[in-house]
Amino acid sequence: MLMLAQTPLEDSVAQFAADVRAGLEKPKQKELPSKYLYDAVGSALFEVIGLLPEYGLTRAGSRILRHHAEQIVRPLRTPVLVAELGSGSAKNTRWILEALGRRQLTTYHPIDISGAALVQAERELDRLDSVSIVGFEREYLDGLREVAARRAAGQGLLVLFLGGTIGNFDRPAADQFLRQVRELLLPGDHLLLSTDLEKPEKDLLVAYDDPAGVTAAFNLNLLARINRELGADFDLDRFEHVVCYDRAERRIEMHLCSTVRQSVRISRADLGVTFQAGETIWTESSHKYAAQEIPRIAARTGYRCLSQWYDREWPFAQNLLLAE
Ligand code: AVI
Repeated sequence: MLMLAQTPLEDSVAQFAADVRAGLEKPKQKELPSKYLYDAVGSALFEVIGLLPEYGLTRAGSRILRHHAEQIVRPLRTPVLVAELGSGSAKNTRWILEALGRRQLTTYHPIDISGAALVQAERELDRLDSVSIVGFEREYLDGLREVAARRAAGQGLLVLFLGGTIGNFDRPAADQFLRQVRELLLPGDHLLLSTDLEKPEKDLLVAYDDPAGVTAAFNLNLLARINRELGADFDLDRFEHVVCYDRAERRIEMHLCSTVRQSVRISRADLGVTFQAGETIWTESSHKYAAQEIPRIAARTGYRCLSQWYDREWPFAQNLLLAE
């Protein structure tokens, strides 16, 4: 059964408006937080991105979980509670929950800011008899705090942060986030962390700018969402999806480029913005890692990296970290 703990709608609209205002008022590079890419439309488009031949990340993560779920759950103590940060539709989580379900009845807490994604997660997992689902429509850390408060004495916690989403944080912010997660864990808990690994630039460019234009639609939907929810008048025909790879930072960047000089009004953010022709809004970074750096990141953020599993087709790693 899916129980949803929700954030009041007005709070999230006010926060969205405040974040849009802060990002578009930046004096140099305009920015929008990538978490807002995932409304119902964005989440659906992201599901399609996962099917694109050019974007191997989702399938790589899935292959590793499918082949190694038993090994991954072996070191976990039972009973264990499972929380997933940014569950999305939870397609890949099935393998872990099935492996755990062979040992125990499992409570699974998907945490996602998209209520639609939580409903989909429940649909995806509804035939797993040994799993009960209690979802939280929350930001990652708020949701995890709630899960931590509900755990029973002696119950272990496995936190899943799958799909390479850690790459969407800047590197210092990723360290800080891992430390914040660690603060909500007890020694002996585990974090299963997915990381997309470095690969040739040409493969990354086409993965994030696919010929069918799905990623472009995913990116542009952010402006459509601002129109829908904040009463803005962005003309989507006057913006273009643009990607670039920053070699020094080892990240793919997605931008929305204004093709002309134009002004946009965002009424619920009480904001007017002018764009020069060629000016961009930076909407997402996707950092790529070297497999060897994960144990070092783990050590400096309060964990020990117990094991890593790699995919052969698409460089990608699932990393099992122990909270120390
Ligand atoms: C969710 N995240 C790991 C994806 C990525 O690859 O960084 C988001 C994405 N953006 C464009 N395509 C996929």
